[in-house]
Amino acid sequence: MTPEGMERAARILAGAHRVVVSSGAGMSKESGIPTFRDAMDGLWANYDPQQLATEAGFRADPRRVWTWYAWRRERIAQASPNPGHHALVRLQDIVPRLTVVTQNIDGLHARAGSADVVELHGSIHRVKCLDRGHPFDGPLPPYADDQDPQPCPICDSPLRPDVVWFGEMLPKQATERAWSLAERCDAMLLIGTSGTVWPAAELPLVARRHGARVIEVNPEPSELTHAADVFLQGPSGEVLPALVEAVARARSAGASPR
Ligand code: BV8
Repeated sequence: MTPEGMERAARILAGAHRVVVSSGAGMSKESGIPTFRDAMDGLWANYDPQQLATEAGFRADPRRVWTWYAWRRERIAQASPNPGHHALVRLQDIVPRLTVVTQNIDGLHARAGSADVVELHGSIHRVKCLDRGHPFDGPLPPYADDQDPQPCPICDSPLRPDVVWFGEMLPKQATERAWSLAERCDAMLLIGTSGTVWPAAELPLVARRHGARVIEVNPEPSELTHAADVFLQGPSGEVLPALVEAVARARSAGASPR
């Protein structure tokens, strides 16, 4: 991350009217939540998330998949938003319009105080039933390994997390809003995503096609770095607070939305 890159990114954001953040699992890494890239640790070391996060995987072994989500839900409950999440909350008070579009299901952006969050892949904190999608807002038992999903009180089909599994369509409303925001934004801040999962990976390409500037924050280049105007290499928990500070300075020095 060079000072020139940081200054350039700050000027882009300070002059932007509508900013969209597109965040992935790397955003929550510094909250202690492993990304999909990380080898699954501990008891999940032998499982492939792309197998577990599917309807077929759930139907084949509801107990294993339900327990995996219960374990993740518990880790998330013990996690807190990190300085990167808090920097985005500060940024929403500096730029005129800011929406966070996230692939993450952990809810940490909202917990940090981001006011406008679009969850493209659902939420681990919501539960529905497998066959009819009946929402379930009753109490869930505390995590125990080898736990069976409860039956839906309405139709008896097993409960599942209200997340988008591989092979499932993204929620219509969230998708339409995310694509519309990407088409109309002046700047997109792409944070902590490998750019390997579609259609979420298309968002920065949509923004760029419609004239937006794209700024990427990631310790490593991703499959989307080619589409970035500025690549700020580093962990989001360090880069974002410095970037937002630079945006605040640029705004107080007179940069204003075009
Ligand atoms: C769809 C919720 C239409 C669940 C997730 C065959 C059949 C059907 C579809 C497909 C198919 N083949 C391909 C597809 C498309 C498929 C897809 O993209 N597959 C990939 C693997 C090629 N997509 C889908 O299935 C989507 N639906 O296409 O529907 C359809 C329907 C039917 C038939 C045909 C088409 C649904 C995709 C959503 C899946 N659900 N999550 C759960 O979480 O359990 S995806 C999940 O994985 C995450 O939500 C996230 O999106 C993705 C992980 O990606 P990242 O967030 O980028 O995280 P990752 O670990 O990859 O990378 C972390 C990054 O962070 C790295 O770059 C790293 O450098 C960086 N980092 C590390 N530390 C830090 C950091 N960054 C900043 N700071 C740090 N400190």
